[in-house]
Amino acid sequence: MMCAHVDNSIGFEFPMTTSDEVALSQYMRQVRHEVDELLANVATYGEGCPRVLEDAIRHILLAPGKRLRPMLVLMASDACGHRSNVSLASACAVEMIHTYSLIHDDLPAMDDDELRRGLPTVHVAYGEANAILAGDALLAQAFEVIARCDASPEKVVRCIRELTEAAGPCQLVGGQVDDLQAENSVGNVEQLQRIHERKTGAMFRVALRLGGIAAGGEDEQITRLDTYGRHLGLAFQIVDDLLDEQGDTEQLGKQTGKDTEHGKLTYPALMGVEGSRDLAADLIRQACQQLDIFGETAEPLRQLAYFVLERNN
Ligand code: GRG
Repeated sequence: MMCAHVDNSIGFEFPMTTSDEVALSQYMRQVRHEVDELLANVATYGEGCPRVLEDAIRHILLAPGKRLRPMLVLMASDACGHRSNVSLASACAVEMIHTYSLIHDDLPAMDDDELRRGLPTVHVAYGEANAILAGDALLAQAFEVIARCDASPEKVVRCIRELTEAAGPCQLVGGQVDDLQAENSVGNVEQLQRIHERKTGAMFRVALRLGGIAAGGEDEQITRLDTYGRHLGLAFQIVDDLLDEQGDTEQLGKQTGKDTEHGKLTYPALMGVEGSRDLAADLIRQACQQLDIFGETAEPLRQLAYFVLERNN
């Protein structure tokens, strides 16, 4: 089998066979297609929704994001051997919550960004009030998408509870508050990890957990998926910090150098570029170890882990 060494802009090298790459990219395209179709559908509103709100939502929701979190939901269901209607609904719901968090994070009161997914941010294109409201609408609608699933009430309630927890004050929102408060402060790696486990990691973990729950996975499988998500989320964040420092604005579809501009605590600032790369690679190895119990069905999750490490956008 041919082996291609992927060498990206931040310098990771991992062996990935060309046939692995083809299979992963086909699988990712297929998942993206399914998720995009459902997102376009759920973001088509009837009477009552002002045109400007619908436009603002569709502007960012249907823009070319990587769709990593919905992929994780579907790959987790596949790893457990069964994709259900709750899997697809959960995939859309996590992407809607992630998108709301991006809209709000880009606001002048937070990161004040002008470019996202290669497009003007929502507040730049539609005004600040509409951006706040588009985020609010996506957050609410995410839960509606799951609540409308034709599945057992127990499963639906469990998914909604897990998602509210992950998006709530002790996870996503709490992590964001601490991240903003840590700007221009002297911190350490433990503090940084605690911020990112909530700000970035919680949504990765819940995506995997929902995929497992939707598939009717066993507790041990869901725990393994959760731990895989914890390691993957941190590695993703480290790569994000490296890309902010060394990546390319056009390729990323968002401005680079923002972390330094905002005096953010980052992994490269605390551990150096080499130390950060080593830690990210180590986390990916640990993530993949969690998948041992699944065998072949978890192959896409293994490959996605290396994709996260090697990504350049
Ligand atoms: C506003 C409650 C609230 C939370 C904001 C998402 C977030 C939390 C902040 C975004 C800023 C940032 C750089 C976070 C770290 C990593 C991250 C979540 C990057 C964006 O995710 P990608 O790269 O984006 O998966 P796409 O556009 O591909 O979906």
